[in-house]
Amino acid sequence: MKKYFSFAWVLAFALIACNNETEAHKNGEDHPHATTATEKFEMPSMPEVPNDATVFFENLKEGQTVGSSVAVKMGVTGLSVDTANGILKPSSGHHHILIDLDSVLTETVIPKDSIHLHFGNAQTSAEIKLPKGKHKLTLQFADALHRSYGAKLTSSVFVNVKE
Ligand SMILES: [Cu+2]
Repeated sequence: MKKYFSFAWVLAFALIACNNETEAHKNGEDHPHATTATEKFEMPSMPEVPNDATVFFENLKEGQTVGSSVAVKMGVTGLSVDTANGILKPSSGHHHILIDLDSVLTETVIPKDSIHLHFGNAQTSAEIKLPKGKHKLTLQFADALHRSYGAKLTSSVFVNVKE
């Protein structure tokens, strides 16, 4: 009889435990929604680019002397130049030119200001104004969300501005 009693207790306990677990799940019903909300703000992964893709200045050579208004032609191989419309596509992006800055890490969103130039209308040429002196121009390819593809799609030259 006592054995039965203990068994009943164990059973009752198990039921309570199960029930509590169910309650916990019920209480946690909002959880999946909360996770979804968080996921909405997560950045999608960077588009794939070919390993041999390159970006380069078509018309500037290392150490070249230039005027204060520099015509720049931006070249690519293995990539298509697209507008920065927020739609991510493989092997696609737009040019940035960084002035007197180092290259940036992959996936870094590049700010937009006087030393971070964006060519989000798919431009492949530009006129850049530079003060007199030596300046580093870094061509830097980015996805439709202005995120850097990193050092592999970066090319820098130093130019001497004479005027
Ligand atoms: Cu950009």
